[in-house]
Amino acid sequence: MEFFGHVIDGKEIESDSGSTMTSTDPYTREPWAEVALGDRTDADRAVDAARKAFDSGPWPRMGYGERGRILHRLADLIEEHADELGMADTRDMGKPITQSRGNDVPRAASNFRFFADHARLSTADTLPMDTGHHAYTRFEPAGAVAAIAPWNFPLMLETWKIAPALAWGNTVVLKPAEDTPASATILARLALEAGMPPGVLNVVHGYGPDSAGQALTENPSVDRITFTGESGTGRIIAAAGARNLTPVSLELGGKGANVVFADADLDTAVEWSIKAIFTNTGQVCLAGSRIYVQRPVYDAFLRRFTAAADALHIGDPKQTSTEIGPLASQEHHQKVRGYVDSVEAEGGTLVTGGPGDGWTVRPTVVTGLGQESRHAREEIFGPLVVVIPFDTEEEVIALANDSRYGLNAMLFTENLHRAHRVSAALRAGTVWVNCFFIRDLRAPFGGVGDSGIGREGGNFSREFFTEPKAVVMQIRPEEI
Ligand code: TXE
Repeated sequence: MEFFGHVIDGKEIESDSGSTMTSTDPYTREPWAEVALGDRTDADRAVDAARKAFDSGPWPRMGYGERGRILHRLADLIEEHADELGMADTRDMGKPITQSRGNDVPRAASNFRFFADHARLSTADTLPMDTGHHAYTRFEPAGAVAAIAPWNFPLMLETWKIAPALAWGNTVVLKPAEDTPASATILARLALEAGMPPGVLNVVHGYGPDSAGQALTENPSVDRITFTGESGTGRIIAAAGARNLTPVSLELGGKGANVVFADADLDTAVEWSIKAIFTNTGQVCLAGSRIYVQRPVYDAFLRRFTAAADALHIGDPKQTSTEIGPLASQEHHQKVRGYVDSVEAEGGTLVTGGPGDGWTVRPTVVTGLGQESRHAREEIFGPLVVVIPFDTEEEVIALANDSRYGLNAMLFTENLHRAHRVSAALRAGTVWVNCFFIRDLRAPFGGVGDSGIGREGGNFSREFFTEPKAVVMQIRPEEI
């Protein structure tokens, strides 16, 4: 079995205790990798390394151009190692290789390229004052950043956090999710190869509660915590951050409303609605997991959507023909199966789908469950979607907004005025009109309510990962 260690202070190492864990391939249901299992000691050691690299190392003192060159070299290396990185995520969590190798790896590379250039080209306010002074703003690195990542988009979400942190001159300790450790170690190896100084990007593996993850959130030497994961965990991390007054950025769960108006182009609506719920086997915080369809097109939409769901190819995620892989772990499979198995008992109809082989759930379309059902309210994080009819625009805005989450929403309409009106009325961090998943890395990303606190992306990442400083200078009125 391949071994993936922690990477601390420029060296790939075992845990202080010598403990290891295995990562299970959810398709074969066999362990495929052995991984260093860290605890508080390893996490603290990684923070010490990040602290030292920040306080006395070259990284925060380099110019943006020099740092940027290393980050661009890392992006090149990510592309050169695309097969290895893509396969690592696929084996760790069953993501179809066309999505890991085809989408997540290129996105990881572009995260580094984008934030390297963004930091270098960024401008800051200079404020001419009418008192004979002028003020200007400096964006200084915040310090040592703890990045705690989930398992659904391992490499892509990890780099979304660490690329801006590094580009702005911070040092990082990354804790990948315990189910998806491999790509983070590969990334840290590549960062060293790209010329990143020791201690700038550290990786510590391990669990969250009472272990490596929690230790990172409690360490007073950590200056920023960026977390993506479950809303309940987000609450715990926010409380830990509050105790040290450490700023926290939280990207949490979602229950994306997908609204299909009767005037929508149904081909477009079906195509994107399928992607919105079945990409990554539904394990997406942005998943469009409740579809509201205006009554005149409800039957037509449901028929076409169901046919498209049935046509998705389920199988071995290592094969390029596979569109739906297994769920990421046995525990997660049990959670999703719980929702699938209770559809009929709760009064719903399984239009298509249901359990599959091993840890697989087939693309599952459910009708007959209303707004109050668990299936329409809770984040299932699997390939199960609830389809609900509606009559008026006003009604559907209320239904879409009736959620503890507010990460994103989608709407399909050919009416320009309605598109703007409804986008403004939806309570969500992102609204997609006649599309889904399209991102500009300058745009804010994050959610309201239980979907999180703060935004990342472009200048929003800059605000979070830096300490903006105002410098006020007097300009003498006459020459001396
Ligand atoms: O998440 P956790 P889990 C949702 C999804 C999923 C559910 C549970 O519904 O079924 O959450 O997934 C670390 N201090 N999402 O259990 O626990 C943990 O080790 C510090 C939505 O995997 O939030 C891992 O690295 N760290 C989501 C990371 O937090 C802690 C993506 C995420 O784990 C910690 C993932 C603690 N006390 C799951 N407890 C999204 N928004 O995309 C855990 N961790």
